[in-house]
Amino acid sequence: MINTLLKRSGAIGARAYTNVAARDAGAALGNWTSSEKLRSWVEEFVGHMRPERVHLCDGSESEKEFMINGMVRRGTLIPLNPEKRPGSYLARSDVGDVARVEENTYICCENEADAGPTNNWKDPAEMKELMMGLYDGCMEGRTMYVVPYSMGPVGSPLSALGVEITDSPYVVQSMNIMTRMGQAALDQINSSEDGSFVPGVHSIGAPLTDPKAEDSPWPCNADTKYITHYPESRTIMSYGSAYGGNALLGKKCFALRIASTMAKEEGWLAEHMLILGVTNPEGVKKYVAAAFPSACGKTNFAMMMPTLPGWKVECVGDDIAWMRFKEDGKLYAINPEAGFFGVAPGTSDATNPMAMGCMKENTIFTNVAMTEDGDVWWEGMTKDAPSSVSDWLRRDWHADDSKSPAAHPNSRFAAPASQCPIIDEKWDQPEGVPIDAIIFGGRRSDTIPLVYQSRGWNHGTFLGATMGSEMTAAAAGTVGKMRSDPMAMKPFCGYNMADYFQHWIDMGEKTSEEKLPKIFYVNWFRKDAEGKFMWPGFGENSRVLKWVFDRTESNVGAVDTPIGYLPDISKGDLDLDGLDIDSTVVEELFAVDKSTWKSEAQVYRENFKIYGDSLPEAIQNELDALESRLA
Ligand code: OXD
Ligand code: MN
Repeated sequence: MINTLLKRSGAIGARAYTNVAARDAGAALGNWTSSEKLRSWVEEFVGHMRPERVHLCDGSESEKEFMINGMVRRGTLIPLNPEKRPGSYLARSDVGDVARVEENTYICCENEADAGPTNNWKDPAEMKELMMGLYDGCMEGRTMYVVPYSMGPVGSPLSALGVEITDSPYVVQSMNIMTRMGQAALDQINSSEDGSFVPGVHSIGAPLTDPKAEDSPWPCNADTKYITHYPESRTIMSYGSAYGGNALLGKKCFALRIASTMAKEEGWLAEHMLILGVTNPEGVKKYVAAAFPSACGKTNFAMMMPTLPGWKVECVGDDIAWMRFKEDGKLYAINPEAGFFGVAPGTSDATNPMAMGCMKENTIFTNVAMTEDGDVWWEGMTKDAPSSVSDWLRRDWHADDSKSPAAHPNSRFAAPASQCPIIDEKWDQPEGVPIDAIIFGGRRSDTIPLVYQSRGWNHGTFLGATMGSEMTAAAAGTVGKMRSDPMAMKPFCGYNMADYFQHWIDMGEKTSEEKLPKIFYVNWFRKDAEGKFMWPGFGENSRVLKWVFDRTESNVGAVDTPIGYLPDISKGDLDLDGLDIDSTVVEELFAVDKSTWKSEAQVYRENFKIYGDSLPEAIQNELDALESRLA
């Protein structure tokens, strides 16, 4: 077979990817890395997974071209019309592989109690044995890609390194967008004293045992999927899925589940938060981090176009924040990612023109519809649907007799962060940005006001701990069902959630009260009796952001209520200038009804029961205090 004899490379001096027959992998690895840990780890899995070829990634343009061409040939990627979407492609997944699979996601630590009541737990040795059984020969007939990457700016003290082994070229090129992938990250691993990196093993679980059989455009394992994490050895093993957070191991698996355990041990925070910079008309700039459950408009908020004159928002990140206190006592954040993996449906020039700007080129779309002229479309992208498109299931779809959406509700775009028209000038800086405010929020059609401020750090931690949201399509499950999602971390905290609350309480003791970020809670999703949203949202959320901004310096008033500080509407604390909204609606948006809140507190009490005695005293005290203020 001529193919196995061929050594392909990008051929630009020493900086070149290597693609060799598996039997030559040992020698190629010796040239590629000086890290003994990396070499022996890859060799072990080459032997066990038995790929036909091994490709050591360098993240170069020539590698990208080589891999994209291969995926186009196999039908995994469809090139979009270069006049409309240059450098962009459409992937359509298998029907059984469309979202994160939380029920198959495990935290495997020695003691079950350390995983806590919100995670699936398995003994690490048992789970590794199961995974190694699944990995046995799982890459036959395929290429194993070895992908070095940095989460965060390469070399930043706030960043961390990872290497993913995968047999999905779609995953590699998505990692190329979503992380700093390639030679620079490998150089860091090679030059670090202990060669330290987080190893992540991934396989789609679809060996090509019959070389004559046709490959599927989206190979995956229809029956078996496992996403497993081993916090004690800081490793990840994933099998069966090629979709998003199941397979791009830098994102949820590393930057949240493993990083949250690293952060607990090392005294920092790894959070499911966007980061934005906001500048007022006087030119004063502050940075805000905000946690919302999946598909609750985080990308929209991170790239908001303020309707308030003179206000400006710039984007640092839309999904994850790593934060540490520095010597000046302030909390600094980086976005560990390098791209946006946003939900497409609902994104439009009206709702998020900046996201639309990000994805003008060099974007990989997954599970959206394709128009007749070779561009993409999804529900909500334009006022009127095109008369016919090819839907995410590759079928003809006609707007006038459509029974199902043309784009999957969890269809996505993966676009480089640097393409965001309002990317913050500091987004890529190793020192990170100072955070003045933290916002929590959920999708709640009732009870929770548009915005309120916590009474301090511990009360703010309590607000995060009590977060709940109506479920969306980002994870497999029942859309619309209410679930408790503390700090939007329920699917992503790599250890016992009660210990995570305690970690937050402890973090609040690392600096003085005035240097701690102020904590707020927002709810854009309150509905009226007819089920219509009461607040216009999107750019109008700048009114809320303005109040938050001014509260961080006590430049605006608030009224003290049993649940926290709210803008005093009668005194004009919330800038509603020029907004066409009924005063009764505004009153309703800020109503704090004691009996409703007593029931709400009761729900918190119920939700906390799963933590038993491990619920931190400080959190229990906050609940008791809320109830006594409501009495
Ligand atoms: C995401 C998620 O993809 O939270 O960001 O599901
Ligand atoms: Mn997310």
